[in-house]
Amino acid sequence: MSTTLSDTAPRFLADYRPADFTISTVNLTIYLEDSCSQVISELTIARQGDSQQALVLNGEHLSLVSLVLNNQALSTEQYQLSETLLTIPASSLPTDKCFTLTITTEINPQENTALEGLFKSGDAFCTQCEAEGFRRISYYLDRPDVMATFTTKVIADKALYPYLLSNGNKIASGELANNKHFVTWHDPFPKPSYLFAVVAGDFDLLEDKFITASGREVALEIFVDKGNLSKAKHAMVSLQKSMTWDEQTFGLEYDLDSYMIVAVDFFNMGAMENKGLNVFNSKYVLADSQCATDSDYFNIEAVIAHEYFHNWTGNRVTCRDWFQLSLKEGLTVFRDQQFSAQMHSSAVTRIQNVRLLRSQQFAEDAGPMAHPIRPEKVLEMNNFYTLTVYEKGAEVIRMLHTLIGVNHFRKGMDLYFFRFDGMAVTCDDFINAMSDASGKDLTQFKLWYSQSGTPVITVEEDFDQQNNLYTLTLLQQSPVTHKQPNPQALHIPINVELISHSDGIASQRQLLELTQTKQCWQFSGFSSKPTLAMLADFSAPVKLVFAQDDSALLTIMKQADNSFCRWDAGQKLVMSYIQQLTFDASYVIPDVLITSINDILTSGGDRAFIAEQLSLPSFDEAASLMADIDPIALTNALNTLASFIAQGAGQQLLVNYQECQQSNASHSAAATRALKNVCLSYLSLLPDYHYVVAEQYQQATNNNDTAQENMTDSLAALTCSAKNNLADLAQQLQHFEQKWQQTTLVMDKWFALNASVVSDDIFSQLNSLLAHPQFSLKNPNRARSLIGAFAMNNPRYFHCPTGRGYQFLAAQIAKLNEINPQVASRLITPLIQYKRFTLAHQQLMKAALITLHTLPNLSNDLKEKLDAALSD
Ligand code: B3K
Ligand code: ZN
Repeated sequence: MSTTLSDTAPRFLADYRPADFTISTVNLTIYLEDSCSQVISELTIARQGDSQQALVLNGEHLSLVSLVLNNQALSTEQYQLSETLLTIPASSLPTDKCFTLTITTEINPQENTALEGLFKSGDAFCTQCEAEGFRRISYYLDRPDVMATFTTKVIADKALYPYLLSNGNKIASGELANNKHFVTWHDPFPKPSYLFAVVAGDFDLLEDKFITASGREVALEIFVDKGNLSKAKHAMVSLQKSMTWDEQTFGLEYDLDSYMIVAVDFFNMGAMENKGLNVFNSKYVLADSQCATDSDYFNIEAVIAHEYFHNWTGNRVTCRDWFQLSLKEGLTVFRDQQFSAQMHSSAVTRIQNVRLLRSQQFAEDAGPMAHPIRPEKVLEMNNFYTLTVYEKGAEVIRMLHTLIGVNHFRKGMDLYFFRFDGMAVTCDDFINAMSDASGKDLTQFKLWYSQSGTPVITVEEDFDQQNNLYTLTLLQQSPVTHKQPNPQALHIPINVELISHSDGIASQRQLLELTQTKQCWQFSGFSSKPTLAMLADFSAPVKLVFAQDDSALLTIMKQADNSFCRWDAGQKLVMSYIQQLTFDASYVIPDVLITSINDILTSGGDRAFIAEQLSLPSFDEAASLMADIDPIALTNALNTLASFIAQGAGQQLLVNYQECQQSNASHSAAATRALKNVCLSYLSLLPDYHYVVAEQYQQATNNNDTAQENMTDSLAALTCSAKNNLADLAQQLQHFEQKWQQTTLVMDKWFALNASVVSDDIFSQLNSLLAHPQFSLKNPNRARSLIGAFAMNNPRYFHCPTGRGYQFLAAQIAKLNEINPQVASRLITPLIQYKRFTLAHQQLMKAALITLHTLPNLSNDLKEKLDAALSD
């Protein structure tokens, strides 16, 4: 199926203007059939002002059956159809301000492999409308500032589709001829079309309830594939926790009588916040300890919370246009991060947010698709559901929270909902509410919405021993690019801690507001030069240029109050060794590293935090802080460093491993597993301890007592075997496959493991995996688990000097271009960031991109990225 559309052009934020027509009610009747579903849409339309414009509706991949205007059928001469638009000229429209239009269309859900609009996921029907999928269901003013109340009648075979779901409240249901039945839903909240949803299928249903703070009862319903009921409990508890948290933190209650979540296997992303009827990738719903890891549990809770929080930040107040996407996404990610931090260790949660930002978002912001959190030019909107809009967007909200404080932030949220409930608004509207509620001038702060790139902050220190005066100078520079030739100074909150070295003199903490290109602060009261710990809790999404020697970093690691700073100093220490090793493989790593690792291992305290302190930066985290990277030298450097630690601290690592293995009820089980498995990853580098990996695999996967089996431990052992290509690997992978062949989500893990094996044989393995009976490019999770995992988790072979890794990825993207352009476009990310590597790698990557650029039927999704990459 081709999704290429000839008459599309980029859209610009600057061109926004309100619609000439509004739609107040939508009455839909949907007859669900696999290859030909019929949609009848009755719209109540009102002309705005005295506009004499044509009515132009969006529509793609639709077959128009009829158009009826105020009960009068329109003839084909009275309207025009293109591949993307239905135009009814002013001359065909009634002169009255209001009129009704009834549109009948037919669609083919079964052939919809792009998974936008109405499609089949296994045996179920479901929809995905954000951003612009509703136009694949019917002709419509498919833009978020057109808000209507929807009534939806769904009709389908009763035996095959006992559940017929849509947004809002069920208002009617009944039997029909030919074994069909219907259910009618009415959603009282006006909403944009992107929040519309329909689901039909035969599911198991987990039911519970929630009593809101004001005493209303809400029915909670989670629909899962038959046989998976017991795996939905964690999702249900997560939903209840989220509902409580939003009431307690922001005074926000749920507003409908029921909240439904449906888990499906075929889904382009994580989940979707359709009003009252969330559709979720089953990966973010289903869990039990035998088949889900601790991070799966964490992510399920976070995604459930995220979608639930959208009910206010996204649904009740939505975006005026798609350029404002961060209005709902940045804010909602911030809210889910705060929630997770409260449910778990706040330090570890913050570290994980920062790891994601540094490893992926920094690279995006330095690459050809760099854009401000509020983009200004878009060809394919699906390309802008990015780490920048989401994660950097959340950092921007966090900075605001830091600058105005928690109480003013809450007041600002209250004011935002007071002003804009039920409306479609802009990022400026949000910032203005925050400014009005706090009295803080946020004019300069708004530049974060229009500038791209990660700002670099250079730190200079001076200590005047005579006057005991410490001077800190900060310089800021945002990247200069052809799209952004003259970046301005941003308003940046910098949380610092000055660690005192003199007895009796306290360390000092302060929030500095950097607003100029260069700014100085003076601190008195120290009798010797203090050690500066920058960016407590990572108070701003910036890179630092700050030459701190090992002894300063070791001081921060031990003495900083802020746990993020303690962790970050450790990362900086190892990062300096990684950089040295990448340039010179014979670099001798200082022994002080081993002392420090042993100190961490014997420090006691939160095991999840210790696990983070012991984890080296990933390939991507390291790469995002370097330039002109030789990827093979970088993977070698990471291995050398890990082996050095394993050899130097092996004994203590084994002690900690065994301590964790024996478990200790005073620590959380997940934290204990995290620490144990970091220790295992080092031990697996030493042949003497390979048996430990084998034993752990056996115990966690092949235990007589299945209650003792645990996916976190099983996968950790397998990952060690795969990364080091251990002797037991083949047999373990075979056993794992056999055991889990019926469990889709675990088979995704199996494919990902296979793609991460560090072995010269990998390319023939990849080809066998593509031919595996359970592999299909039509299932996005499966495609990502093989192709995405190879490109992201196997840098040694992805970047192999022959270019085979790049060619493999490009060949799969070419196939996906025809099947599912959104998935293709996500997977191309590592290739378009070619500029950060050495010339030889750049050329090979660029060659792969050029091949893709010549594809017939190139989708807009890929075209936009390839154009940007090849003209960079
Ligand atoms: N709002 C959706 C994402 C839609 C992506 C469309 N390509 C999920 C979320 O952010 O909550
Ligand atoms: Zn979201």
